[in-house]
Amino acid sequence: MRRLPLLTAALAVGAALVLAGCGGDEGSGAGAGAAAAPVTGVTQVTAKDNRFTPAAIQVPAGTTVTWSFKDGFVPHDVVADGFTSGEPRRKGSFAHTFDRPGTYAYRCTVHDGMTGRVVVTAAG
Ligand SMILES: [Cu+2]
Repeated sequence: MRRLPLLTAALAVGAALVLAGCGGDEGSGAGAGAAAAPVTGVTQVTAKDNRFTPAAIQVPAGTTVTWSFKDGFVPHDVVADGFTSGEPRRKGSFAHTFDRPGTYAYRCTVHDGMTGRVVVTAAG
């Protein structure tokens, strides 16, 4: 039994983890997805590349938000408490009007982790 190669591999993995940890510090804040601060002034969300863009938007009550499905052969849907776009689809769009203030989390039921959020503020 030779134990040295195993030990060397363990050290290499440890070094890689340390390096990855250092690199991660620089990019914090970007790529946070639905957890990021909501984007204002936008009422259009695109379902593409297995994600919603922007993942989080903020609109005043009474705003109609439109989701466009533009991911080629990959179908998506928009499902939240209170509304749904229906069957997953590959093209076209879905619109929903948000009448009441609140935070509306939604997701695509086809893809784990494909989530978004609409923050509705009181109408100005
Ligand atoms: Cu999807």
